[in-house]
Amino acid sequence: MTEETAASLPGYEHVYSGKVRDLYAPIDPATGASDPTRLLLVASDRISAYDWVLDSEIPDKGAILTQLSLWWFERLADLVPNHVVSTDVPEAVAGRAVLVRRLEMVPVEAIGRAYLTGSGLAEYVERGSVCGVALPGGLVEASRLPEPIFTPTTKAPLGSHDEPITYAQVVAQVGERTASGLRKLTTAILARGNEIAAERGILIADTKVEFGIEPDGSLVLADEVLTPDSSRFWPAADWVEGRVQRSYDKQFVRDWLTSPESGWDRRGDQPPPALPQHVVEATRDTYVAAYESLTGRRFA
Ligand code: Q0Z
Repeated sequence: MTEETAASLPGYEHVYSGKVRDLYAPIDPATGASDPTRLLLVASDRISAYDWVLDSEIPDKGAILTQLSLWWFERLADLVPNHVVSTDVPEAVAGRAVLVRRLEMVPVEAIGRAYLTGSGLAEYVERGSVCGVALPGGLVEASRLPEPIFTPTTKAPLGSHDEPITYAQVVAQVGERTASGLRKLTTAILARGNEIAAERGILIADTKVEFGIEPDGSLVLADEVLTPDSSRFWPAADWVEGRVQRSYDKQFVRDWLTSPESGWDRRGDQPPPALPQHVVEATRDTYVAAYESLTGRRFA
């Protein structure tokens, strides 16, 4: 999969590709060796839905999400240091790549939830708790939680699904100090995110953050942060407790793929068809709208 998606980038060695992003290591021109202290994190215009990477790309999606992450990093800098080194990147990936410090990554998906939906709601309905966090009774789809909670999962390899784990399991895996840091920072990032987003008419239901760890044990915010790919954004004006909310970003894609018009069976094993141009454009518009609403900046 990596070979068919990640383009070659002169001066960089391809390291790894996820569904929609690619990692490269800079090559030292003097020695020809790749720099073990840095990574180039490249966001593509690829989009995934229903666990498939679609054949259609969303123009500017990679740049929009990269610029949004950089904007959030600045607004979170007093809470947590981040991995960003420079936005001076090759012309081919300008605007959608960041040079970052290569960190040892914490092997846990740090998920914060401020509203109850998806797998979190399913677990609450079954057990009254999510990842071992007890919640008040009577919560329903899209309920706002009393405060953001930490609902970590395992980091499963590409192709398998992450499993919810308890805080005690995180402690067993990474130790008390790292676990408490993950919980404190993840919930603080989501709380700060919602304070800022609320002023701009957006709710952030939940988010997944990734942390690196320094040799001295301190945590560094890595990867992307508070983007529509790592979080659920809901338009605040449309929020109704008890109803499944429409997502800001992929709703047009999901609606079209599951409509008779697409001719695609979500339960089957065939890849989804390419998106019609009107769905691509409407989806791009939602990414631009999320970026512009949150940042107050125009996306040029
Ligand atoms: C991020 C990912 C992919 C993009 C590893 N600063 C860092 N140091 C070490 N590793 C990472 C980072 Cl951000 C790291 N990922 C997720 C995968 C494209 C991001 F293919 N994995």
